[in-house]
Amino acid sequence: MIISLFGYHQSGKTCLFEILSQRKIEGHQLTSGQRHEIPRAVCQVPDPRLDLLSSLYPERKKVQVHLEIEDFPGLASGDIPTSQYLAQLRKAEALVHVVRGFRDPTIIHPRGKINPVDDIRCLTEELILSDLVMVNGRLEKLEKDLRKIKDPEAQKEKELLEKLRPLLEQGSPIREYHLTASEEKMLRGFCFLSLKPILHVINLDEQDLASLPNPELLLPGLAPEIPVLAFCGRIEKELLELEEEERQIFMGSYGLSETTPGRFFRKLYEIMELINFYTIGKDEVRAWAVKKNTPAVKAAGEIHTDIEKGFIRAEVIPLVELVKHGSWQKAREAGLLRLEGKDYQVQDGDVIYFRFAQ
Ligand SMILES: Nc1nc2c(ncn2[C@@H]2O[C@H](COP(=O)(O)OP(=O)(O)OP(=O)(O)O)[C@@H](O)[C@H]2O)c(=O)[nH]1
Ligand SMILES: [Mg+2]
Repeated sequence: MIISLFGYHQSGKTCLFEILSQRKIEGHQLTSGQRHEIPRAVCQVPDPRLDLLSSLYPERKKVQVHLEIEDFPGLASGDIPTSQYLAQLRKAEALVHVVRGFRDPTIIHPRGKINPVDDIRCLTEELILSDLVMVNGRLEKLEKDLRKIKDPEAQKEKELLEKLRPLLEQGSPIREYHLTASEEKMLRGFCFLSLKPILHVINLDEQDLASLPNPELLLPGLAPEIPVLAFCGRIEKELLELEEEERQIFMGSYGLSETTPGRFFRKLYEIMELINFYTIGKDEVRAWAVKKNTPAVKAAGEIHTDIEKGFIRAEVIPLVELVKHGSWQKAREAGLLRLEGKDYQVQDGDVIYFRFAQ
């Protein structure tokens, strides 16, 4: 799963990238113009429940969910980004728009003023516009083809795109249109940007640190359903340099109870509608991320296609129940393991053992 960090020039994208990946980026890599490739890093998703489970099996390796993040170059102004930029952005599973909130007058904002709500509005419009361009192009082609030859599939696609077009023209993202499963499938190849989950992350000024838990107060006029999160890049970057003990003291002095990665990934899970399930293997205790409502057989496929193909049954217990009983064996003896079939919808926090035929 690839998550792309993008936004206007010098908003703090690389800073967030470093904080999430716990990796320092060398100075020369910071200059957008010189980059040929978009830097990518694997992030480990903090998971207190996995820590608990892992404490029952201290000799086994703990494996957190890994997500890949990409650090896009900054956008220079409100112009539509190049098609190459957009094509790369379309590969992402979710978008993270890093928004300038800090005021520092020595760092010039490409739009000339610090106005996070306006930045969110403008970039949202850009994404919608880029989808509209695609829809118009495709409709033109479909209309031409359908004049030559009747094709029921192409006709259906045309009808769906004709429903989406006015929505985009009014400035609404495709996300707001309730797509059926077959419609979603029909659109998959387009990788529409306004259909992707998007999180706006505001890089706050140190003076605004008190607004960290409720950034919406600093964003008057922003629709309440737009997901936002705040972080203070400058402080968090300093935290990266510290040892654990010093870090706790430093955080305490700013009244911070948690660093950004925990809050970021929780919010990202929410907007991407992800949940975690867990497995206890011979050598490792591991967390896996799947979309909500994933059937057990598909969750098995996340681990290995052989387990999906040979799926027999899933033995399931909520992680908290398992931890209460101390081990898988004891939970089994207490009759707490449920046997579930292929269609069982995996729940957040399930610990699962998949029985399968090889
Ligand atoms: N005052 C202040 N400066 C910050 C903060 N976060 C980042 N900066 C500075 O802003 C500049 C840009 O930060 P980056 O993280 O490189 O921003 P970016 O969005 O990756 O920039 P481009 O990739 O060039 O678009 C750097 O000089 C940072 O030191 C902050 O919270 N406060
Ligand atoms: Mg950068």
